[in-house]
Amino acid sequence: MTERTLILVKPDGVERGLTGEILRRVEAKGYRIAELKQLNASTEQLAAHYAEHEGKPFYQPLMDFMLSGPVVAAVIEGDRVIEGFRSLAGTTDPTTAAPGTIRGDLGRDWGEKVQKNLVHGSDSVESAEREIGIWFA
Ligand code: IDP
Ligand code: MG
Repeated sequence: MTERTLILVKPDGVERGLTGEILRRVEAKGYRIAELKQLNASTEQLAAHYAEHEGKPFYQPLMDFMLSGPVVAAVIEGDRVIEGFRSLAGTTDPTTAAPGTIRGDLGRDWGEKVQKNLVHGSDSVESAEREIGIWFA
């Protein structure tokens, strides 16, 4: 089924010049980039985006990290792209994410205060539509 999902290249990915490598993997997989922009996220956008994590111990460090530099936001389209991009991204902790994935190949730094795992991808049809509305209003 053709779907849309919201992906973010987080500030660590932009800072390290990995935007192209990440988008290359998305395109090489066969997904289509429907929308693309670089921006500095606002606190309001991030609060909406990460509402499900409010109150968790990593919430404020995550917000600070996401505000630390520009992000690249994209809407990508394709067959089962929501599941497919999360598979390309790998699991949340980059140290243990599988080799071959974006986080597994390119990420490393992770701690209580630092959550540098390069990318975000929506996890369901509902969150994809909600998140696309936040970043591409
Ligand atoms: P996901 O990005 O793999 O979907 P989520 O559980 O939705 O992971 O968490 C959102 C983001 O919050 C993660 O990508 C990561 O940056 C950060 N995060 C999640 N869990 C932790 C944690 O236990 N410690 C530190 N940061 C975390
Ligand atoms: Mg998530």
